[in-house]
Amino acid sequence: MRRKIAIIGGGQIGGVLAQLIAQKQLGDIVLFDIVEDMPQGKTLDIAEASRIDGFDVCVKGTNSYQDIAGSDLVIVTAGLPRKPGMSRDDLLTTNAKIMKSVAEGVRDNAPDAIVIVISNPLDVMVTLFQKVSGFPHHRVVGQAGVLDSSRFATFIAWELGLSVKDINAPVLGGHGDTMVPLLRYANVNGLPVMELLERKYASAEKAKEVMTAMVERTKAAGGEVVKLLKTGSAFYSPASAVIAMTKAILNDEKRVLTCSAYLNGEFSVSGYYVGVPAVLGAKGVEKVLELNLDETEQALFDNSVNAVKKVVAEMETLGF
Ligand code: A3D
Repeated sequence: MRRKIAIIGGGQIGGVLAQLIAQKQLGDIVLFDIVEDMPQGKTLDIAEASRIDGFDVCVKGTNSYQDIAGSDLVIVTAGLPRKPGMSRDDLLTTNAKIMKSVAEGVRDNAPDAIVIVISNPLDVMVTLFQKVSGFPHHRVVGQAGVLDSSRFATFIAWELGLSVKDINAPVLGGHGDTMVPLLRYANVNGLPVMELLERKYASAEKAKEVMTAMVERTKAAGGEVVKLLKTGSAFYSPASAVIAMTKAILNDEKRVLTCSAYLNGEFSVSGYYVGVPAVLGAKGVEKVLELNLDETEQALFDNSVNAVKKVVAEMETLGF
């Protein structure tokens, strides 16, 4: 039987996601948005490429939550994106209202679905979705780390002149300015990136300087795109990141991907969603994998968790 995938929010990310899911034939698609006719228009446009791209899935646009009934997976992209000068946290009030209504719609119409949230501020929106829906924590997960890690890997690949396919560069923590690119764990098929940089520059000091610049660029990478686009935020790469998670869940791949997962004592954190390496499979988040963090890394991670906690508390004072 074909899988059914609902996308809530048919904007920039939602539209690209629908096209990618169709092209990859990952399942039948329902694209939901509150804007009348827009999701219907986008899905009609995508469906009319089916003969050219050779895909057989159904692609339906809707303004009714009833159409998401029976979805195996729901992807939530609903919410405003940033504009230049804004932080992700500036989106809190508007997007919390949207997320509450989305969580109610999904809870009432697709109660058995696994849910991937991508709306910002990410870790806080995942928290709210889970709270309102009452879904078990392992069935609600956020996308951020797959993209942040891909951004870090991309900058390393450009710097070293090596294929990005061989680079692993984890980024943990909350999806905000305090995120933690783990330079000690960054490697090229097992070779530490720091060692390769030291060889390239024949100087430990210069290697550190270059790495620090890549770490800072990674942390600010979302804002770099916002500044260039001027009217919104990144959407191609976030959609690709969700596709990796979608495949891992629907195909029960047991991939280890960094995502915003609920922590129950792991990394010394309890009761919060934060970006960590997690095993994604048919049950959603099947396990959180802990890394040994040294003192500095743990302090940076704790700082990032505290930033998430602060915005969660702010959301609660707003009544959510
Ligand atoms: P955009 O193109 O504005 O699309 C958002 C869509 O949500 C619009 O079509 C709206 O009509 C729709 N919408 C608004 N309210 C509702 C509602 N109540 N129910 C259903 N749909 C609604 O934004 P985008 O696609 O560029 O970004 C979507 C979200 O993703 C934003 O919050 C971004 O900040 C966030 N984002 C996250 C990442 C991460 O890596 C975590 C990256 C980039 C963007």
